[in-house]
This record gives sequence, structure tokens and C-alpha cells, in this order.
Amino acid sequence: MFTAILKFVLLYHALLQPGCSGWSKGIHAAASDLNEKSGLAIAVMGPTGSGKTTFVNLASGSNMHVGMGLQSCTSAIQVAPPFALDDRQVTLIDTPGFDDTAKSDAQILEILATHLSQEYQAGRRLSGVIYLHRISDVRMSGISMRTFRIFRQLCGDTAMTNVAMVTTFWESVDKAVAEAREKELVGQHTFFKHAVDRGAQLLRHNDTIESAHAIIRGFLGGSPKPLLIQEQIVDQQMRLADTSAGAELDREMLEQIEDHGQEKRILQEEAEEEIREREEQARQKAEADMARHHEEVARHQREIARLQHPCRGRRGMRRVACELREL
Ligand SMILES: Nc1nc2c(ncn2[C@@H]2O[C@H](COP(=O)(O)OP(=O)(O)OP(=O)(O)O)[C@@H](O)[C@H]2O)c(=O)[nH]1
Ligand SMILES: [Mg+2]
Repeated sequence: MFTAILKFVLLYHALLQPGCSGWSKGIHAAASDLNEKSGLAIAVMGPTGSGKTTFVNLASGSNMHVGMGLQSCTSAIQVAPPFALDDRQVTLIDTPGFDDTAKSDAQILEILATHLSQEYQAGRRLSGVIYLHRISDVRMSGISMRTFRIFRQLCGDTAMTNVAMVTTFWESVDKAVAEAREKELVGQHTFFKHAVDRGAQLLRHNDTIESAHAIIRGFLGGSPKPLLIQEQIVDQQMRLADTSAGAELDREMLEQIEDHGQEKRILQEEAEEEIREREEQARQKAEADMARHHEEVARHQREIARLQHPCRGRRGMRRVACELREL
């Protein structure tokens, strides 16, 4: 199933290059120029619109295209020019977000997997992964959870110590509300608890350079670790569809297909019920029309009979008088 879907989306991907891909393509070429002397490499991931490109721009002083409307923006990997932080050279890797408006999650996973395995094969390791999540989201939607589950399988438990779960959009929400949401995120296994229990940091970003740099500083003392997907594709020679992230995506897609099937069944039942109701209403109307018609006919027949026999129904002298008048 996944392989077929993946083939389709790759073909689709080849035909379609949306929105701000011009930028992305130019910067994508720089990915191969990234060498070990650049120092620390950190990937920034997360759902579309969570602020990945904004974060990378802010921290690195770049000017990559940021989404302004409802459409997803970054459609390919973008490697920002390295910048100095303390005495290290930091390279941030901006990624397209899951739940993209123009690309399926399978396409996004393919883009991430291709880049990550190429880098790993070339001996370049990530020192960290930043996963952004909007604290302004009223609830952890099904899409956010799906995105996070795929991300978890992409990193694997061992690499979680090199992950920072970073919440964004703090200034867009009342602080008490945002703090309550943060508590919920870290308290539930279906949300971020699983990652935090395995060593991921939970941090806040308040959209300033200082906060972006403070988050990155957390990685300076650590050592690079391969992500699970890198080991599975490069070391274990697995096909993307068979990797943990690929299998997770496959599961998510099957669930979605089942949900759609169920939704379709409900809609079909509702449509059939409506047709039955309309048919019943039409039948009742036809019966009422027919009864009215019979009543009209009967009335006309009574009128005709009265015209033909005007004295019928009268008795005694009144009938005699009537019949005399009719003569
Ligand atoms: N208020 C607020 N707005 C933000 C923040 N981060 C990003 N934005 C805005 O959110 C919008 C989307 O930001 P992007 O940086 O393009 O998001 P992205 O995660 O790169 O999105 P994709 O490229 O589509 O995956 C832009 O209008 C940003 O200005 C933040 O921390 N606070
Ligand atoms: Mg972006």
C-alpha cells in the first residue's frame, strides 16, 4: 500500500513544484556543500506553519521565504549559511513541514529521508533536532499527533536525547492558557511525554534571537547521534516503506482510509434516509391530492344530479310545487 502511494506521490511531486520552491531549490544545492568543518548541524522539523523557517532565519540571520497565508511555504530542504555561536559554527537545516497544503506526508517523509540518508552516508551527523509546535493551537489535533508520531519514529528513542521539543507563538496566547497547554503536552504519552521521558528537552521560543540562540546552545555540549531512519536506510539497507517512520506513515494512512470509509458509509446512510423521507413525503402528498380530486369529482357529480333532478330530496307540497314549476 505505502509503496504504491509513495510511487504516486513521487510522480506527482515531479510534476508539481508549488509556491516558494525557487528559493528552496537554490538553497537546497548548498546542502551538498555543507562539510564537517561547518561544525554543528541542527535540523528544524515540525508541522507546517509552526515557525521553522522563521526560527532558522532569526537564529542564522538568513532571509529565507516565510509563509504569509494559509498555504504551506517551504517545499524542500533548505540549509542556512553557517553562523558563529559562542565559538562554534552552527548550520541550521530547515525542512518542509508535515501536513503541507501542496505535498502529502509521504512526499515530505521521502524528502526528509533522502536528505538525512545522503548526509549520513557522507559522514555528516546531526548534533540535534528541533521539533517546533505552536502553543497557540487550541488542541493537539489529529494532524499534529500524526506528525509527531512520524517524527518520533524518524528519530527513534536513542536519538531523543538530541531532540528539543520547542513550543512557538507564546506571545499569541494568554500566558496562563499557554502554560496549561504546555503542562498537558508534557503530561500525556500521546503528546510529548514519550519523547521527554526518553531525554528530549521541552523548551519555549518567544520569537527573539536570544531565545533561538539559547535553544541552540543546549546542543553545543552534546555529541552527534544518528537518527533511526538514517541507520535503517543506510546501515540496514531498508526501503523507506519498511523503516519505522515509513511503517508509521503507512499505519496513519490506512487509518485515514478507514476513517474516510466510515465517513462515506455514514454519508451514504444519511443520503438514503433523506431519499426515503422525501419519497414518503411525496407519497403522502400524492394521496392527499388524489383524495381532494375524488372529493371534487363527487361534488361535481352531486351538482350535475341536482341540475338534472332539481326536485329530488323535497317532500310533500314542496316537491309538488317544484315539479309543477319544472313542467
Ligand atoms: N506570532 C508568531 N508568529 C510566528 C512565529 N513563528 C512564525 N510565525 C509566523 O507564522 C507564519 C509561518 O511561519 P513559517 O516560518 O513560514 O512556518 P514554517 O514552519 O516554516 O512553515 P512551512 O514552511 O509551511 O512548513 C509566518 O507568518 C510567521 O511570521 C512565532 O513564534 N510567533
Ligand atoms: Mg518553512
